[in-house]
Amino acid sequence: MVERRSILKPDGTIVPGSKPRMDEEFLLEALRLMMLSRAYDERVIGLQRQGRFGVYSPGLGQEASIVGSAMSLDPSRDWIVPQYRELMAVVRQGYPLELITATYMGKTTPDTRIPEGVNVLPTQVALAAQLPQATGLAWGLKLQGKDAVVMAYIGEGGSSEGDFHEALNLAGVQRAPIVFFMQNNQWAISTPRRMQSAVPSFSLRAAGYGFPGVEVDGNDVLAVYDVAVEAVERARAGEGPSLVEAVTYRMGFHNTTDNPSRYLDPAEFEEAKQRDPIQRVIKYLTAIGLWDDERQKTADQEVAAEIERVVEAAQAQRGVRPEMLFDNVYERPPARVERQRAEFLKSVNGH
Ligand SMILES: Cc1ncc(C[n+]2csc(CCOP(=O)(O)OP(=O)(O)O)c2C)c(N)n1
Ligand SMILES: [Mg+2]
Repeated sequence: MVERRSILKPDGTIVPGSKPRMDEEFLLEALRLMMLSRAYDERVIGLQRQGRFGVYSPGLGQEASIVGSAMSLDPSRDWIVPQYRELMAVVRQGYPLELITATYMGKTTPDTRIPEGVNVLPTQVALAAQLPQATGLAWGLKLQGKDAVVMAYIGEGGSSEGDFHEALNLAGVQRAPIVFFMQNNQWAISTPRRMQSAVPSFSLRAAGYGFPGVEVDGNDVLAVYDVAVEAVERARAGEGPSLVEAVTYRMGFHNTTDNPSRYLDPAEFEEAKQRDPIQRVIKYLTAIGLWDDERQKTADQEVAAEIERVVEAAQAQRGVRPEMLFDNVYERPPARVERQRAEFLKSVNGH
């Protein structure tokens, strides 16, 4: 049996004898991001249903895992390599939410690309393809003598890909400064966790690569943060990679194209809701006198206002211009390409 690390229990009490590293100010910041995540999911699912937003994978239910892991990093030097469900992690890293929103609205223009100095790689939908690149990034940072760490995200489903093995193996050999952060949300679209692997805990796989693996309650932001900080500190000290398995639950559909009522047991879903990561932080903060109805109301209003600001800013972004097809291909385009561009513009402008 592998120990599943936990600090904050579902009823909002602390596991006796445990001392979280996260102070109260940081926990309030974590809660704000978790609430922003939940409210953003709801808002953009509505936009998607109106045809104003692209295919979207919510972080619903996984907020503690996403936010707690990202908060262990120093955005000025560390990197995040995401899969596709870690939106608030990249926001915490400094990627403006309005730019991400604009991209989901189809505005993939130079104005909406990841800004210079934001240490984030783009979303990766081809499962596990981000991991060999993440290992390369971490190894490269090490060769450059930087004390930076890479946090690379993967789902339990993605870990069945060959790239997972190649990336972890090479990272172990090179003692690359990387944390492989696996969100085990029990589902890979409609494939349940039990069909994914016979291993009792995905964290055990780390042994095969010669570095530590740890399992944590992914709905417990205090424990996720602790485990992530330990792994980041280890990487920064030159001791190499770690694998973290955050055991959580996808509290909704896979993405906006999915219909989980075709495969999900409603009883299991109801049971998972009892482990809601946001409610447990609120219960804890209420018990220690740092949260009440008044603060909840203010926080809800602030989050709603922030989301409206973000959506408006994204809508105001310039859209894609057809002639951008020709941009960024040649530094000095040959005459033939210039001619094609002019002809193309003439045809789309109708003169
Ligand atoms: C190489 C590859 N195979 C299949 C898919 C289709 N696909 C997209 S998401 C997904 C499930 C991934 O599950 P998991 O890694 O657990 O991440 P989660 O969606 O649960 O966060 C699959 C099979 C893909 N994107 N890439
Ligand atoms: Mg999954």
